[in-house]
Amino acid sequence: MAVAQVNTKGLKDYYHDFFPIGVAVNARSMQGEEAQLLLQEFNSVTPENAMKMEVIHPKEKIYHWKLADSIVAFAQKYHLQVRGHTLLWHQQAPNWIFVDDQGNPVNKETLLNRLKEHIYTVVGRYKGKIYAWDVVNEAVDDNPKNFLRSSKWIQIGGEEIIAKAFEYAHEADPEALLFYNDYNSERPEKRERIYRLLKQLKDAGVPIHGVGLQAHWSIFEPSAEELIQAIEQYASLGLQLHFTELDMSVYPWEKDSRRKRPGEDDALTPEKEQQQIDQYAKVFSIFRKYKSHITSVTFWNLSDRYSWLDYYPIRGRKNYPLLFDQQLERKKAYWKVVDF
Ligand code: HAH
Repeated sequence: MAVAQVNTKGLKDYYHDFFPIGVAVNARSMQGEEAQLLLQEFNSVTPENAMKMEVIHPKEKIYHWKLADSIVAFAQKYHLQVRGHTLLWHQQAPNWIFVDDQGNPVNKETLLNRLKEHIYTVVGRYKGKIYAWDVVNEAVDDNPKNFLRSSKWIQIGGEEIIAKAFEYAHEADPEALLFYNDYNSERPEKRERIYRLLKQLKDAGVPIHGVGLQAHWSIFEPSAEELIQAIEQYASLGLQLHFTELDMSVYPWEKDSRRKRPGEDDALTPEKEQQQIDQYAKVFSIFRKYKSHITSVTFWNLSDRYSWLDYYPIRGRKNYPLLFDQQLERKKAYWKVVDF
């Protein structure tokens, strides 16, 4: 189905001399008025869920290609870049990969072989069509006392499974740019541990080309100093920086998920709206300043009509984290982001 294209300037045009501007996509974003907005404003896409292991490889011999293929075909048709997301992650991983026919944990060799088969198959299928992959997602633990998260991947495969994932991806598509991707990567304490992991990988000669900073931010963080320090520290390793999942929650960060409390107010107040405008203006001015290190900025969802933050961490609480409102209109924050 062809989508009517409009010829006014979009984010991608304002940022033409800086970096591509991407958006997370699902089936809805490739149809009707959402597709029109997407093509007007963005020149890069990341599948929100379609390439996660649980979705694309739910059983040992079964791959579900339909949605992933349709996203890649859509991108090719309209000349959008595609970032692949994601190959090794503790969430949305199918249980079969960790157990044998009897339900007992597999050994390390089996797990590595299964991971290799998965990566060869998925990366191989889109070779030349996906220019960058989030190879490993969120391996650093939230608890500052630990280094890496004690996921089933690490418990069975050992810490070296991280390097292996990069090696397999590089073998499957030697041209693809390979990223380590994580959240809260500007918080100084977590930043140090992410840096340590990246340095370890670089020093060991692992094929890693960039770091993905998810940028699930809010009107409360990061500060300008935190953002600048993070950019400079990661860039000092000679890695490219992608901001991979940008949104600007109007609520403070909460780690544990819960239901919305009765009476909990989730209206967008003028104060929150103004704080969001200021926060968006601030981070984009820093992005522009560091354009020599930043090679992509992607938003995690298209508009406030639908955001994963409507469900997480507080189920049923409306959030307003993006640059387009629920009617798909440009918000005031949009005009600040393109005003330079
Ligand atoms: C990201 N995690 C994931 O990378 C992305 O694949 C998903 O669609 C949304 C957000 C962020 C995150 C999380 O999922 C759970 C706790 C903290 C942070």
